[in-house]
Amino acid sequence: MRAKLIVGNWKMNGSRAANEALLKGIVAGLDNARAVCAVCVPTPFLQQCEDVLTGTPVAWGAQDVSMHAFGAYTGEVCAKMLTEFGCRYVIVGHSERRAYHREDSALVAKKAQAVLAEGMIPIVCVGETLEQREAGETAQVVGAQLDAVLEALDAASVGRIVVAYEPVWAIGSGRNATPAMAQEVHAQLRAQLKARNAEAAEVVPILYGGSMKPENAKELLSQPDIDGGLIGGAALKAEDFLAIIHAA
Ligand code: 3PY
Repeated sequence: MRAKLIVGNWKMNGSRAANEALLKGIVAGLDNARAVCAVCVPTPFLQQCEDVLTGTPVAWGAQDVSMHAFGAYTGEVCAKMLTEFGCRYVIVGHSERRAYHREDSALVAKKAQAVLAEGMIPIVCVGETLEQREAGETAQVVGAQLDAVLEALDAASVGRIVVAYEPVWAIGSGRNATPAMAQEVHAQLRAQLKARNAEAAEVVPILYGGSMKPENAKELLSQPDIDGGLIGGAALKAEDFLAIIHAA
């Protein structure tokens, strides 16, 4: 049985004062939550996460990383640096990076490798656009996105990743996939993982992302292959994030 994993993706939001209240609010409201939880925050706030969250059940991580180890890459942050702030997770291949920074699956695979090489867990995002869904290309698009990463990893490393299915048309739009739509894609992703490493496929969490909120979390999280959520807007309010954590 896989534990549920709920990860907040703060995107480019937050301030030192607001974060303090949010992080402390999350910790205070966890009670005996069964789900594992984490927040992925903008890089400048990683130190604050380490200060506030060390010793609590809430893990933290980054939203992106360089594929390079070190060097003349102005503006980039490498995986080794993230380990110095206690990061456990790093999101790679979020659709906003694929769209606004033209990141392709080959680059995403290199970033996942860089994260694993430093002992952290990449949260590998995959998802189709509305146009692709309407053209019946969902399976092929998300399949190719995941394959690019799986092919770059040795079989043992497959068990050390998290996958997040985030239909692009559901991100920040308030629309979300129905539980059945999401489950269909999650089952496909699980089968793909199985083909690479059957044992790993049983432990890799496959998260749903794209407007998961308190109102739809329970139903989505009750699907057999939905192991948690990558939460956007609802992760910015302790009350909403906690409601999702407690629904898991
Ligand atoms: C969203 O739900 O908006 C996300 O993009 C989560 O990563």
